Amino acid sequence: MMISDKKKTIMSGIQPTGVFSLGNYIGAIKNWKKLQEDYKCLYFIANLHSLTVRMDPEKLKKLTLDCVAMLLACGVDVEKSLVFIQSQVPEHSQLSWVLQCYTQFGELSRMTQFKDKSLKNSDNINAGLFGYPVLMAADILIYQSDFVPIGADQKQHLEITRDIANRFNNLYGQTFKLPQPYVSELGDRVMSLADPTSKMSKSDKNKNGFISILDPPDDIINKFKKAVTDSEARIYYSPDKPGISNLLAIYSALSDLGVEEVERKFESKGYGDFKVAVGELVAKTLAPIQDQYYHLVKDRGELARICEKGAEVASEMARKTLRSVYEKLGIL
Ligand code: AQP
Repeated sequence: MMISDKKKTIMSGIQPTGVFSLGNYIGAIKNWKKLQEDYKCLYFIANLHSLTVRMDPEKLKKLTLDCVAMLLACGVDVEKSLVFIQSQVPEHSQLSWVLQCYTQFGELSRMTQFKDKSLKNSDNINAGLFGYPVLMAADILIYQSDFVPIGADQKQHLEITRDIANRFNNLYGQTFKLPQPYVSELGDRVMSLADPTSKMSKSDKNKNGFISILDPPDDIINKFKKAVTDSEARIYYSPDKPGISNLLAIYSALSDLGVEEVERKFESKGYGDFKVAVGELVAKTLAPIQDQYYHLVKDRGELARICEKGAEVASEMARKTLRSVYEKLGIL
């Protein structure tokens, strides 16, 4: 594995809460593939984060390795990046406890994701959901990460990570590098096809709201045909037209054409034709990923070995930070 120490470090994770959505792909993983060319990248499956919602243990176990296969199928290369499972690097949880003691109740109460997810899971607002940003801060700070690729939805979490790191550094001397947001050129936020005012989520109960990266081509095209849009016919991007704007953004992200170029390309077409064109482009983009995935997912032994090897290297890096933290705090 060629991981250069001279390169800046980037780290990012994804929860094994379901098959990745088109939102995860456009907003995160598509960029992970590019980033590994220029950065030292650590990519992990955030299985501990996913405990904040109830999941069937057998399903979680299976999905965790399935997600590793999905990452590799999307172009993450284990020769260039470290791929591992969060629970196999126990230092994340160990640092998280320490950082909890340096995080205020008030600042966690202001996290919008906590408020949103509390509404979605009103029967199970557990302390893990509340402390979620602290585990995320530990994920980032333990590797002295330089950059964290984040979408708009994660901005607040990176800010709290920097606040916690600053607070600790001010009290005990330089311990954590302050991570910077890595804002993708596309600035993507893919919205639900059923409700374009809320983001596309892989655990959405409405199957028509999201495209999974493993959806068969016909399902993809049908879901786009049903996508909620307004009743106007002209195809243009506008904040007042979230449905059609979302479709334009998806087409743009996958075709590498600017939104205005896409508008021009479809200027003489109606919504119906455009929806089919977006569906076809998505299906065409996902086809080779699906082929790769079904090939890779068969060898679960190999997927497990990749993660164990990744965890060993990650743990070595993480241990250095944890040791320095414990030393500063007098933890034997
Ligand atoms: N709709 C989206 N558009 C752009 N980027 C997105 N991401 C998620 N949804 C969109 C980005 O994907 C990465 C991994 O996300 P995650 O699995 O850690 O958690 P999430 O943001 O909560 O994603 P989901 O799909 O909505 O999961 P569930 O349904 O389990 O809550 C992140 O970089 C995120 O920004």
